Amino acid sequence: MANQARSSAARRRRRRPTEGPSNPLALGLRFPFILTTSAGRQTQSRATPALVVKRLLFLTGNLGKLAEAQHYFAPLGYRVEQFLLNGKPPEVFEPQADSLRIVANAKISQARKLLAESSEEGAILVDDSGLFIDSLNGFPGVSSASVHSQIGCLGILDLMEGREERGAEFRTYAILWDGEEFVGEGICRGRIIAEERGENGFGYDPIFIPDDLGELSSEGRSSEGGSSDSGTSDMLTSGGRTFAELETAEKNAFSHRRKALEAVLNRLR
Ligand code: ITT
Repeated sequence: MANQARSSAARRRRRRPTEGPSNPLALGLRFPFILTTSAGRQTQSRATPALVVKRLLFLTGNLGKLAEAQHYFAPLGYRVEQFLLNGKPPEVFEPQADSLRIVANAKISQARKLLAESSEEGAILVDDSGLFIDSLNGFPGVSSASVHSQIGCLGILDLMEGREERGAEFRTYAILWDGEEFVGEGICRGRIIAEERGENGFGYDPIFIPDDLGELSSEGRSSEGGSSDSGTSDMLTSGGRTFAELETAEKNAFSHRRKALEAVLNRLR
């Protein structure tokens, strides 16, 4: 008995160094996973955790979001795929609402229903995001998608013309479902510049510069972002570059979406 207790304590101790949100083994085996064999065949199994790749279906029509989630999750043992039905993203109804949470909840309800009706297997992910500009009382906020399609970044720059107060933040509300729901929120503070800059990213990325992170916090470190270092080892800065001038890895080091996804994974543990 004592030996048994000692050996299970030893097992617990051995596991501890690899626990944490960046370790897929610590995330539990809540949904079926896929083993890719050396022959490239895929089989469902519960053996050899080192080979585990979990499938995560992201219900989004936004390929920029998809790329960021893929980049974040890949080293953690997840394969993120766009949730498609008959090769197309399904129609999703987004209610008029005054919070990202309500919209994200509406998305996950639809995703769950669609998954149940389909032959797909895996966990599902949704996110609802927006840009909230201080001097515009949080506009465009929850209306970010429709505002972007109507007036674009240039329309926002027009609204900001002559304003000295340039502070703004991106927010993401993410929900992952794998039999139960796990929620995460992320915010990235920054400022709106006076012109569009950069070709990467999507949406409002060309007009937004993230604030420096004063210390290289665990969030900066865990993202493996490759973001610019200001010269001191504990500063994380975009060097005055907009999100659209950063590579995905660099944006993820700062971004609201990566923080929200990280919070989701912390709850999954
Ligand atoms: P879904 O299919 O996932 O709903 P969407 O693009 O409609 O995709 P949101 O409603 O969450 O997603 O996004 C609102 C708007 O904010 C939309 O125009 C996005 O392009 C923009 N946006 C969201 N995240 C962003 C980010 O990280 N950087 C720049 N713009 C972003």
